[in-house]
Amino acid sequence: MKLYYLAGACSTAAMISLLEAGQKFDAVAVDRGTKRTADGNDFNQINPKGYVPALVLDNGDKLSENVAILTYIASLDKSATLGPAIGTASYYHLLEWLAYLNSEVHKNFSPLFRPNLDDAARAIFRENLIKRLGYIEQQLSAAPFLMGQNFTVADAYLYVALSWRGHVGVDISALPQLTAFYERVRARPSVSEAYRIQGL
Ligand SMILES: N[C@@H](CCC(=O)N[C@@H](CS)C(=O)NCC(=O)O)C(=O)O
Repeated sequence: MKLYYLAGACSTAAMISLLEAGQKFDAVAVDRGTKRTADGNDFNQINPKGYVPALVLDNGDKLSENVAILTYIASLDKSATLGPAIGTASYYHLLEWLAYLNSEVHKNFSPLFRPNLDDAARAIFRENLIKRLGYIEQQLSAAPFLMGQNFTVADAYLYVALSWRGHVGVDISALPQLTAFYERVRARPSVSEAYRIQGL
């Protein structure tokens, strides 16, 4: 498998998950400006949407979108802890988390990286995020991870989104469960390894 990534971007969640699942993969960096890949290709030919993550499977099939890629990686995990079995009730709760993280968390962070965003719009996205993260704060008071006792691909995604907070002025110091969650996940060897691979 080949995982195309931008250093520090949401593709880090797929990388952490592949490492957690013990999967072999090549990590291929994409240049944000030119969209050239480190192995000399045009990334737009690999994912015409132009964004990471993209996962090219050993049979040549290509997957994009965090939700699809993370559920796929969870399905590869032989220990079956990265995500519940497809079709079980828990599986739909995993999808519920991934959808929330994708549309309500990730996509409220994304505009904050735009230098030309005006202050009023910036305040709205920060306010949305604090509300959305507040819901997660409540959920984490019952268990260490989003799905309960086991670290899943949803936790990898939440961790990566939280890792952006300092760059865009989102303060979670009033959210102790989330702060502890961040430190708990940061301590996982897969996270250090993902940063090492990305040169971070
Ligand atoms: N809907 C996509 C969004 C992915 C996305 O926002 N990727 C960002 C990095 S976090 C990206 O590649 N941005 C570069 C660009 O848009 O040029 C998904 O969930 O996979």
